[in-house]
Amino acid sequence: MADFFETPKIAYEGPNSKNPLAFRWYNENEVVEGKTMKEHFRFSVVYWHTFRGTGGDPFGSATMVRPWDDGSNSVANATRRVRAAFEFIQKLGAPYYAFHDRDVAPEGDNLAQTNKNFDEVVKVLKEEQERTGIKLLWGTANLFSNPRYVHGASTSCNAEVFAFAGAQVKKCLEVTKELGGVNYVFWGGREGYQNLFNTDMKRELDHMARFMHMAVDYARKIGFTGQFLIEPKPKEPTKHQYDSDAAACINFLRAYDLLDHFKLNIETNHATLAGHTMMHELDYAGYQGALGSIDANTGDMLLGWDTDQFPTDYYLTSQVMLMLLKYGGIAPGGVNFDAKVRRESFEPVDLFHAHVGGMDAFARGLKIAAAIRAEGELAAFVKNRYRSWDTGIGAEIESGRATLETLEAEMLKRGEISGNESGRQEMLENLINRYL
Ligand code: XUL
Ligand code: CO
Repeated sequence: MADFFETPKIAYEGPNSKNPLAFRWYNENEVVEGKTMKEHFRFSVVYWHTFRGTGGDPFGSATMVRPWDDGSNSVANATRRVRAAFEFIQKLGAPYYAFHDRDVAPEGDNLAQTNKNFDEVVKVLKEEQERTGIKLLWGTANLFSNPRYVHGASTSCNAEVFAFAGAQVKKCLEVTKELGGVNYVFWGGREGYQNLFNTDMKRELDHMARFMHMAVDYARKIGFTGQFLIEPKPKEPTKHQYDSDAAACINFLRAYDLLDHFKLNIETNHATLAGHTMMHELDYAGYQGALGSIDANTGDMLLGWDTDQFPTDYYLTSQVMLMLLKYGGIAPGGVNFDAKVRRESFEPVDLFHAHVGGMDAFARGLKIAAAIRAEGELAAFVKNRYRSWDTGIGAEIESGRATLETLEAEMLKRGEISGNESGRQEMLENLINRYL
């Protein structure tokens, strides 16, 4: 195999290592709460940012140095890119990857040619999966980059566009199955609106649901058993994305009878764009039984758009891991680095620095979360905070026996509540800091 990267395989060297290209915390075989780190995270590398990101921005052109990529739209270039990608993922030691159909293979002049290109590259992907043991976490169709999707895909005002998108998803489902993908993602690229004056919202949402039902039906027909996921995001590229946050997605899924077939793929920077914390989105999806997978990244506190930076903040990763442990893990989902190196970090080795840092931040977060749980102070505080619900009037209400009449009779007897207690937010924030 040709070597596209000079960097050797990344090894675990422990917390005292000063080697920037070694793991200090991510030790894939280390067992925490009964599972290895490898099993906890199921780390995944994304094809789009890592192998298709150019570093271009609205003010300047590409900066990334990628010696294996000649910049052409040929299948030969796409094939070489696959070899480079698998060398990278293998040297990093991530067990999974994820792609959009159009990341891996170039579009042709028509759908038949595009599908043929895709098939050719899929053969190489399969070969590399078999050679390395790296697996596909999820596939997805890019239903937003091509100009035909200017008004959306399944929510387009143009029925022909819906039909084209359907054909694209059909093919992508077949490929995801062929490659043994364990999930299939819908991120609603342009499923939203810029202006309600020209938009029939009900019709668009009905169409989006119809589209997802078609995908579920076709998956069943071809025997694809992976988990379907929706990825919430509130805005960008549209002013309002229909899948705006976990609550909006779950409401959509429930309203259209899709909740049995879908879970959510929660992304940090999308959560914060929605005005939520990642912890909030994970807890909300988790308690509804809809926590499927995560796109791991972070935004910039001072910027209001999707910067997709690699996560390095232990406070964030500890919160994420507290939620993943609370809900019993993420499989068959994973921790997918939907993150890109900065435009200024244009050398191939920066891809290693970025992923090593992200994996270490998550491993450290897992250890912190596990220590918090082992000591049990936080859980005991929360349990005690709600103790009024365990007996007496609280238990009556929770069991459904209480009515407004029984509540009135009880409160007339008591006259007033006996008192409230402090929420102790600052004490608990200090407690968390003890573990960091
Ligand atoms: C866009 C985003 C996508 C999805 C896959 O913000 O996160 O890359 O993860 O379509
Ligand atoms: Co994402």
